[in-house]
Amino acid sequence: MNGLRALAVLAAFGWLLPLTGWKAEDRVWEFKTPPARGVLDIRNGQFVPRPDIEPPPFAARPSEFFVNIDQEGRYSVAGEACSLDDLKKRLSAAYVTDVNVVVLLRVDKRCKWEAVVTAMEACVKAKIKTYRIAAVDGSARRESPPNVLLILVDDLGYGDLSCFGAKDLQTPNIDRLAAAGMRLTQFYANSPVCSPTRAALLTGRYPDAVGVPGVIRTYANNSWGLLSKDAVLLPAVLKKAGYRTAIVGKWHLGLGEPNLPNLRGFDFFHGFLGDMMDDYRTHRRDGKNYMRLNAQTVDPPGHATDVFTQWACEWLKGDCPDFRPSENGTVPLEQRKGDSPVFAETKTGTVPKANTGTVPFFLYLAYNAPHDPIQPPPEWLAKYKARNPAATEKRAKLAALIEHLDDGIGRVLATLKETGQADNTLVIFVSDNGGSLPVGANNGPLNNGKGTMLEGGIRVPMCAAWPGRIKPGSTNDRVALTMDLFPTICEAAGATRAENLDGRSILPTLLGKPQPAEDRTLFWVRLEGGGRYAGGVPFYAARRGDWKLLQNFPKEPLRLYNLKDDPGETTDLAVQQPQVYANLKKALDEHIARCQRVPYRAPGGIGPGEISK
Ligand SMILES: [Ca+2]
Repeated sequence: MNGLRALAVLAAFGWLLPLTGWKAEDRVWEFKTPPARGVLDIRNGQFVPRPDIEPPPFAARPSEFFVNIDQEGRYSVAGEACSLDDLKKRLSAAYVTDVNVVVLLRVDKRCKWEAVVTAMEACVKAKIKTYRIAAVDGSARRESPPNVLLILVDDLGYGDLSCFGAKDLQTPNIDRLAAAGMRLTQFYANSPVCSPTRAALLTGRYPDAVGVPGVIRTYANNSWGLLSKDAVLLPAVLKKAGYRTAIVGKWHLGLGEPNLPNLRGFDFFHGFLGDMMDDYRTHRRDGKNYMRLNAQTVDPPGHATDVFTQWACEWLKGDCPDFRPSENGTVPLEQRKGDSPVFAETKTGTVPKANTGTVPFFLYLAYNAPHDPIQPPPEWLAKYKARNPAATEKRAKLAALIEHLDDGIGRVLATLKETGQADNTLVIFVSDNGGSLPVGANNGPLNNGKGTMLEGGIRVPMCAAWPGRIKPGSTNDRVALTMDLFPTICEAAGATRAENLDGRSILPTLLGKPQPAEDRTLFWVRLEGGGRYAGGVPFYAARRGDWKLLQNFPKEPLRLYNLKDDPGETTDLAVQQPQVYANLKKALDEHIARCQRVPYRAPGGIGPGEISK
């Protein structure tokens, strides 16, 4: 009984808090009503004990119902405007379908509090037991916020897609995606290697500003990043705006608590914690199994590309085992198969569409292909060789691995369509760094490849599609970086993002609106171990306008190129252009000074989940 009473008191406070005024803070409130054995009087916020009322049974995982409240206090469900009466009917219908339904009110911060109170009352009257309020920046539009599918591939070169000029391989699915939206031809990864780019993607900040200037690895003496505990990740921001968040595939931002996907904002994780796989079929790295379903170690059969494709499709269909972390971050062990809420409608066919408010999702799908080892499935290699008998073995293997990846992405996009979600989904495709020349990658006209600060190391293929919003078949040469995707996605989602981001939204550009070039200097960092890299001394690049300053090894003299006149980066103008050099160098020094105090190693030198050696 004590527990129930505590619940009741909490619930009462839950009511009193908002009744004191609409502060529209950046948070999500959760209310449970009616609470255990009692009711709440909405007029005065008083809790009235009712011992005769049975507390509701604990639901395995309830369905969710999504309501937008715009600036004017108008309601909409599933993108359709609805009156208050209509809202009441829909809420009642949602309750009839699932007595444990959770209602999410996504509220424009500028709207009057009365509109929220009215919706809360409607929830209470419809017997809704749990509802949440997410306050969002002025874009709680009448249309539903978009789903976001962010596809990150690993080490794909600038010239290794047909739609970016590849002549000796076929990527029809990614080509179709690009044709349905916009290609960005001057899109940069934040680093020429994996972890830093991923850190920038998920924090919207420079990698060295969040403790990840280099690659995170199993053995602590060769691990060069520690994701800052104060960095707020994109999924956590989107959750506050009412999104369901999932990552399928490669995480690569930490191997143990607290730097695990479920503890940094993802509701769901089905993928790989490590930096790379030593084998696409065993999925092991350094002899260890980093495959996880949330906190649980799993050992799936099959080629990693197929595994991640299957897991992404399962999640999109709501047909995957699901876990939710508890408050202390651990994950309950019971498996709740097939009860994913968003897709209750498509799974059971029992929920009338008109009564369903769809909760938007953010799915981050990070393939490890075409990173080495270059191990295409044999049938894909055979198929490629039959078409290209003159290709070298090295090139044939990489091309087949890329074509197989493209096929997987095609299956994910087909699933998005089959489940009726494609029309309201922003899909972004991008690579985490340039192609690796030793394994036969093609970076098109760009100089060099992965690991270097030359264009081939950091400029990557990128495209984005959003039906009805991004013009099909468009191309743009705006300069942007991985970290810009954070605010871009937040803006598309109407989510409130932190003020301290380094990234800048490119949404206007994607939507075909005028957007002046950013007045900013861009920086790249890489920190690496071993003798060639001075055992852990970072090296850098910077770009402003057409000018780019770079070094490819620590302590190497900085070179200066004009990318407009010399896109191949062949003529070093450091001596001829002392003023340009000095200005860029000064900006770079300031960046280094800003970031160098951020630790990239844990106290004691061993990062989360790492092994001392
Ligand atoms: Ca990579």
